[in-house]
Amino acid sequence: MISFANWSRIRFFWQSLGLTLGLILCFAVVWTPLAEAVPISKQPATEVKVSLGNSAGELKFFPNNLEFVAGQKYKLLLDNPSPTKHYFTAKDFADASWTQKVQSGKVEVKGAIHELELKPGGEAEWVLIPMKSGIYELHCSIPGHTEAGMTGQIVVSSH
Ligand SMILES: [Cu+2]
Repeated sequence: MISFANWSRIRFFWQSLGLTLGLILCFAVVWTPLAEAVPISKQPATEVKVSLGNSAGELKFFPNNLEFVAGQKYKLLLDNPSPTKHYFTAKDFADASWTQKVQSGKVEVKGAIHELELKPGGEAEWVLIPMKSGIYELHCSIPGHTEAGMTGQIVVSSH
């Protein structure tokens, strides 16, 4: 015969089991989407190509009007096809962006960046997420280049 004490022990066992399974299910439901979320460093980036000058030696950015959407990831592909060195200077834009990395050759630089200098034939990839909408200025800080028209505009829209 099963005594009353045994019954309550059996009931307690099943109640505990039910509670445990319930908790496991809850955690599974909550954690699964988090576990499957792609880390920001692995998210795909939209490529945007900008040339600093051209082979004819014109002092311009090509293109000189860049458009981004805040919160989206971009890979800014910079190159310098011209015979002289140039700067990609966009301090306020850089301050308003989160930089994942700047890569050139076999070197990756992580952390905040404000300005890039590209020597003739130089190439660099700047992976970033513009965080704040606004209109930012871009220029080349080599003496005389801004004055000659080596400027640009970066527009970051909210969506
Ligand atoms: Cu320049």
